[in-house]
Amino acid sequence: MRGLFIVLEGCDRSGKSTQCHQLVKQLQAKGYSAQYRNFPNRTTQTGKMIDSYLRQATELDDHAVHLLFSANRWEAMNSIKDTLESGITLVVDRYAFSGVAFSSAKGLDLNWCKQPDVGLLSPDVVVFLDLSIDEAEKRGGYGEERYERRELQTKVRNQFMKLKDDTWKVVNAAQSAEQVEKGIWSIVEAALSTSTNQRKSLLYSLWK
Ligand code: 2DT
Ligand code: MG
Repeated sequence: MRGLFIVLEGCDRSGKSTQCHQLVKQLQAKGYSAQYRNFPNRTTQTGKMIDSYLRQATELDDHAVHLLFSANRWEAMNSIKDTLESGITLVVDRYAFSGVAFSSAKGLDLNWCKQPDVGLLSPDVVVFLDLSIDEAEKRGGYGEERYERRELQTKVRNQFMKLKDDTWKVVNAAQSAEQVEKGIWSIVEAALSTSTNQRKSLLYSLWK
């Protein structure tokens, strides 16, 4: 049986990366093969351009960098598909939802932003770690990267809310790390069990 394609989304400081790693550990402890992936993947050619842009070492047009983020996902699709088909569950830190939320928060048209990612592999589960901007700031200042500013983060959060549909599962990220972990696990456990017999085939159907 193929692995599950799980995506964690949320604003900066919502605990996504920590929770992704915890979830991989927990899946492995329960006997599932699981791996962590993240977007942007800064190690590829497109990823290096994105990394330089995020570190504010280079400037790029907003549209151009949006397309690079999308290309950074497209170039990973064969590997993601093969990994899932080999039975490994993937826990993915950010996906196309971050792509649209950030670029549209900068002022690009939301519908335009969705187009380059139309037809990516659809995740089985999207967990949104929900944290207010005030709570995010209480966790210590943002870092030095391009988007790590309160004003933009507030807009990003509003854009995420526009993308949220009934397939998203929202977890209150203001809880303790252990409580968040439990919340995520109950969602993933349900996805793992209901799909044992009838896990639908992987579809390149995002936003179609
Ligand atoms: P990390 O802090 O998680 O490395 O993200 N971003 C991310 C976009 O603007 N578009 C995208 O498609 C993706 C995946 C979010 C680095 C920053 O890049 C933003 C924060
Ligand atoms: Mg960051």
